[in-house]
Amino acid sequence: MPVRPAILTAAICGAETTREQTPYLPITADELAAEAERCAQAGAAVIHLHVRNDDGTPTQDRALFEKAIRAIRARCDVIVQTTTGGAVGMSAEERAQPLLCNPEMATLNAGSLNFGDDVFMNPFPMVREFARRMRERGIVPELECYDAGHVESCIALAKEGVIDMPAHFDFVLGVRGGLGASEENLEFLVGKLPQGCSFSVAGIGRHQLPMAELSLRLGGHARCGLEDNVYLSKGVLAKGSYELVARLAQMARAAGRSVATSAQARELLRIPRRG
Ligand code: KMH
Ligand code: ZN
Repeated sequence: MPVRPAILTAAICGAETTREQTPYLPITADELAAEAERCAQAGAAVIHLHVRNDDGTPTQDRALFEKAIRAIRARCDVIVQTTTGGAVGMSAEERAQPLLCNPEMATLNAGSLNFGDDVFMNPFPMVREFARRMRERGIVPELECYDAGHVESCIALAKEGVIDMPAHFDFVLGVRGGLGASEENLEFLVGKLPQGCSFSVAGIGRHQLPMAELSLRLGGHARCGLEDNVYLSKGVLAKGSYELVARLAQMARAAGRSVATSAQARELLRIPRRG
């Protein structure tokens, strides 16, 4: 069997990272689009997108997503994956707004968890409703799993007919309150996946690069970016998510994988091409 190209996702902004932590955080639509283009040139096929108000605070405002998506589209042909996670404490309706922009892909957070000192709420009725809206609009979900039970929840939701299998999972490992970032945990999660599913790994903080390397070696895909980690190496800030993407591209090649183009990623993720 030929080795599958590696899909690299750049989470360029997030909701929690601040300009105090890194001056390289993109905030405006122009900054997000310029950063998305640099990431695409470095090998990212997917941009995981959050947006901010001008003062840097997180928002799920539809108009700001539309502006950012348009600006990204004008510069590069990446898959834009909008968040439906938003920031901790936002209401479901607030979080669902970017789906109105009909992105090719969106995150579907599979379950609730302690998120640092906060609680990130994803009760089943909310997951079902977000999945229904995505299906209605032909938006491909990425199933965000922060713990092993979230994978089992996705399998249960597939049995209910709420989500389609095979699906694409993202294991977010190393959140304080979620499953830790370790080789043993990743292998355990991969073993739970139904036949034909694909997976990516987003390691948090210092776990980002080692977990990406591990995933790429195991045949999975990988996510990096300032949303989850601001450092390129100990004490050295990444000058943008693109530097982290470039590192992942090197890792993929070292693991004998090619780096997926956005066209290849659309095929692997079963994303219909739009006119
Ligand atoms: N900001 C986190 C609470 C997602 O984008 O779907 C959730 C998050 C997940 O970032
Ligand atoms: Zn996110």
